[in-house]
Amino acid sequence: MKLFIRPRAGSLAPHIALYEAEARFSVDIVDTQTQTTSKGEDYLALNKMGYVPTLQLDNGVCITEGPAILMFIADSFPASRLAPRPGTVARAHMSGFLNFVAAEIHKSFSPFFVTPPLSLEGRDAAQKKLNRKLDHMEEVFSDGRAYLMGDDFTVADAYLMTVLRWLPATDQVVENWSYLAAFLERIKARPAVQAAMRAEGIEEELAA
Ligand SMILES: N[C@@H](CCC(=O)N[C@@H](CS)C(=O)NCC(=O)O)C(=O)O
Repeated sequence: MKLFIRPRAGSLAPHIALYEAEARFSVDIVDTQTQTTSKGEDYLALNKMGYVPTLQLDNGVCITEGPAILMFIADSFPASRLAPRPGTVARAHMSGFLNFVAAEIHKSFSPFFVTPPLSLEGRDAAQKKLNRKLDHMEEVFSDGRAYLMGDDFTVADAYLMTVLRWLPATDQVVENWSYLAAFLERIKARPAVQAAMRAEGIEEELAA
């Protein structure tokens, strides 16, 4: 398998999942400005939207969309227990969290990365929109659970961790949400998370 990434982007989540699964994989860094892979291939031929991540299987087939890639990794390595079994209520809850992170939180960060940057009023409105979603996640963790699904780490946690790292771009700190701050620290202690962060050159955050 080959995972197409851009360091620090949403592709960190499947990168973590592949390390958690102890999968055999390689990584290719995409230039999303020129839409080319590190080998100069046309990335749009692999992912029509030009987004990272893309997971390319050994037979050349490409899987796109972060949540689909995360579920595929979880299902391909069941022994790693990265997701509840298909057909269970727990599985539906985990899919709900994955969808919430993708559709509600990830996309609420997008306005903070546009050029030209948001006006002060626009920033304020975007913060309010994002913070409502983060407040909801904070409430989920307020019962003292370690991970979104309770005691067990799942791919939804890898995704939530990935987007929480972007909070500085919104001029906010994760410590504004005490349970989410504790979650981020807990997840950064996982060897697979540390391996993926080192591979993406963001290990300085591990010491922060
Ligand atoms: N719906 C897509 C969204 C992925 C996405 O937004 N990726 C961003 C990085 S986090 C991206 O590649 N943007 C294009 C760019 O930066 O040029 C998915 O789930 O994979």
